[in-house]
Amino acid sequence: MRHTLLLMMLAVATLQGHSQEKVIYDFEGYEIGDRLPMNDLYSDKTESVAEVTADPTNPQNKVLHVTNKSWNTLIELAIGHITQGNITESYRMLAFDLYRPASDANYKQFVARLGQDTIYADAGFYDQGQAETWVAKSYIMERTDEASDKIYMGFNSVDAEYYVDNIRLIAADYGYDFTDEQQTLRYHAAKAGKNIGVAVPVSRININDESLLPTQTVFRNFNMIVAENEMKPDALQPNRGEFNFYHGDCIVDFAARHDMEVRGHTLVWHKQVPAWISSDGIKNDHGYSRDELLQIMKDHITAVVSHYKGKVSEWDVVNECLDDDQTTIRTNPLSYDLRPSVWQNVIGEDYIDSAFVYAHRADPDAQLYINDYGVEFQGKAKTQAYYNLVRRLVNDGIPVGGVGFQCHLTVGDTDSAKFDNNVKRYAPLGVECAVTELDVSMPDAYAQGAEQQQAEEYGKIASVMMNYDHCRNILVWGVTDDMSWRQGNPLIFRQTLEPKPAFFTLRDILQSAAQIADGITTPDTGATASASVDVYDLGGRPVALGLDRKDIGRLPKGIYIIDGKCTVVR
Ligand code: 9MR
Repeated sequence: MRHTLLLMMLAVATLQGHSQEKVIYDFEGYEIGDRLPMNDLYSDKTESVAEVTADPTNPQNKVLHVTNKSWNTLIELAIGHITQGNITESYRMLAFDLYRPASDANYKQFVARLGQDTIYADAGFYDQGQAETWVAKSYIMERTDEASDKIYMGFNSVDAEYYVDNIRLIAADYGYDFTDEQQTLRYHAAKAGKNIGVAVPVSRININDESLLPTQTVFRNFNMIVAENEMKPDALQPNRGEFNFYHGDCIVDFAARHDMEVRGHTLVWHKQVPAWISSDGIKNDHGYSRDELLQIMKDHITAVVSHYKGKVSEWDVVNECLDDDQTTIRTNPLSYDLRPSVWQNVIGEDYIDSAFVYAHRADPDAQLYINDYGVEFQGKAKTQAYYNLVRRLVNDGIPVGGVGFQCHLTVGDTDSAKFDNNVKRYAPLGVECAVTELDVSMPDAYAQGAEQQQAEEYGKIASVMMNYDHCRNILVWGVTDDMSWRQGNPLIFRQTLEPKPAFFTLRDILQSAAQIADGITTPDTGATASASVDVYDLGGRPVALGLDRKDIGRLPKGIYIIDGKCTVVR
């Protein structure tokens, strides 16, 4: 069953032109009881055993059963039949299925070597996932110059027991070369006067090591960065008066080295609140008075914003303060309902006003944002409530400088006109608008055409941002699909760091916007271009077939696909 599934997935992968996989060991050609050598790095003798046995979940299937008895002892895999030159150049990932019996401890370090060179090593001892079930594992291999006919892999432990099957090498087709800056996102974003940003989990991407592929993917493509979790209140002030700026500082230093702007996320929120303030972000477990809690909020904002003054260009001051359920607006169209939180419950609505004032005092140059989700498309009660709240704050002279639309979307959600109409009406309030956390989940990620639809969805959001001067920033919420907090492969890079169609659509849109900023307002027709063109919208639907090329500029304002390229008509 597992095999059929794997084959089906491989077929899909091949169809969509994704990574190519090479199965190097599936153990079906072995006899039960056959052994593979175990290699102890520091000793010729080891009691560790790797033996072909029946799959604990399916007796028809053969797998390798490993019992580790010494540290630094790995399974030796002969790959002579595929090594021509350096495999880490041709293949970027090592993947396999892992089954751990219940008795095996969770925390292990996975290590792989090509000959003598380490091609992968977990930075520590990690939870290796569920026991008593097969779990798919995959690791990006570090490039090495070693050409060897042996791979060594396994869990570094004096006492491990596990089963492996379907050991595979996965090639990657990047489709772009990020060492050529013109092929990156940020090159075009900068020319268009925009920022293209990314949320980085520093627990998973080592931004201090600039030689790593994930780190390079970040700084070469993005000119803005936000910490996915590391600058939230629980991370920055785990105990009252005790600040931990280490990870935030790493982000800020990394950004400075690579000429990136930093968004600070976030100062006041009902989640990721340190336990000394509230156990769940709602309860006032410590019985703070209004004055005490205001002081706590002020101290946090003042300390954090001052620490990053001049280094963080904008802050999400208040995050997700609106209730999901907006009822008052039904009877009072200018109103909004706020979410219950320890801040709202103890201080009252003016916690929002005060938060902005404290942040503004700490860094008058920082752009101060309010940020929320489910507020993107006109016609929804929460969208209107957001606008009402921002208008109220602006009218009251509160230093709100920006409105963040998180854009956690699912394919099919985006209505360009409804987003455009919503974004547009904030300009007269004198605030910026930004897409702060874009990701687009695919309900059926392996369906044919799903990634193309996802790309179009990214394109629709990005193109609205290109149309307005009060919109500078678009940030995606994470780097690779496997690192996303959401299901449905919502991001623009695969686990292998290969860019997905959404990457190329974003790049096309940024490039078109850059050309417009450069004064090139008509598409490059080329000498051999035909006199008439077929014009499609970003959803691939025909807009005008056989249109005279000279009439392109007369199309309604928007982004079209013409000659297979994104073309912006202003
Ligand atoms: O991506 C973040 C995830 O790693 C955290 O576990 C989660 C916990 O609250 O927060 C995620 O980021 C959120 C962001 O800070 C605000 N908007 C929604 C994001 C997803 O919940």
